[in-house]
Amino acid sequence: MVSGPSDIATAAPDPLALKILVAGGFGVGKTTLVGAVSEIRSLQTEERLTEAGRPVDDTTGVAAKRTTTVAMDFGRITISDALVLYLFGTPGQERFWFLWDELAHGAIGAVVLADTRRLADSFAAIDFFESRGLPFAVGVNCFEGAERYPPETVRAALDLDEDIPVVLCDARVRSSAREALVAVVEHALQRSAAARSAMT
Ligand SMILES: Nc1nc2c(ncn2[C@@H]2O[C@H](COP(=O)(O)OP(=O)(O)O)[C@@H](O)[C@H]2O)c(=O)[nH]1
Ligand SMILES: [Mg+2]
Repeated sequence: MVSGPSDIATAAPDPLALKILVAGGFGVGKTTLVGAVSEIRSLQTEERLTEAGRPVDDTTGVAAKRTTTVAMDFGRITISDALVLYLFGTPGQERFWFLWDELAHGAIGAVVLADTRRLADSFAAIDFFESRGLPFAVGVNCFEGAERYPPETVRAALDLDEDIPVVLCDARVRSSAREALVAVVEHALQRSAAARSAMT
């Protein structure tokens, strides 16, 4: 039998699916980024910030934020025929940190979003991934009104190693958010290639 185009389509291998975490402080743009790139409706669970949550949900410097993600943001983005990323947003507040190890399970890397007005809010996420040896890239979410700094200045302020990618991005813009995710994948692949060559 002659194989037609449909046979070729069926014969195409399944794309590689990789899991990436999207982390960073409260209000830094995690839900926005996952929503901007995802091809499927995000499973995000937003809850209105209430009087009860006010002492723990620090909204200083976070413009017009009235909801918070309670469970997680989930999304999918096809990078190429061969690669699909599944995105898991980490809940930002400290009271949800018990979930992070669960979420990190099986992830190849993470993007840590940062806001230059509140860089310290990203320290916890950076510490988490450094301590677990999970590759990550930093995505500086460039809010308008926030001063722009070159990536090297942000790297120095966050005390990041030379090899950690620092990407300026706009979490609301699909192509921009995609670039930050691709930086994570490339960094993770380089890290594993380096680890492999160190073993031989
Ligand atoms: N101006 C601007 N606003 C943003 C950007 N990213 C997120 N936001 C807004 O900042 C607020 C917090 O974003 P959100 O994605 O909920 O933060 P999360 O807590 O990290 O999930 C929301 O009102 C977003 O619409 C950005 O790049 N520029
Ligand atoms: Mg959120």
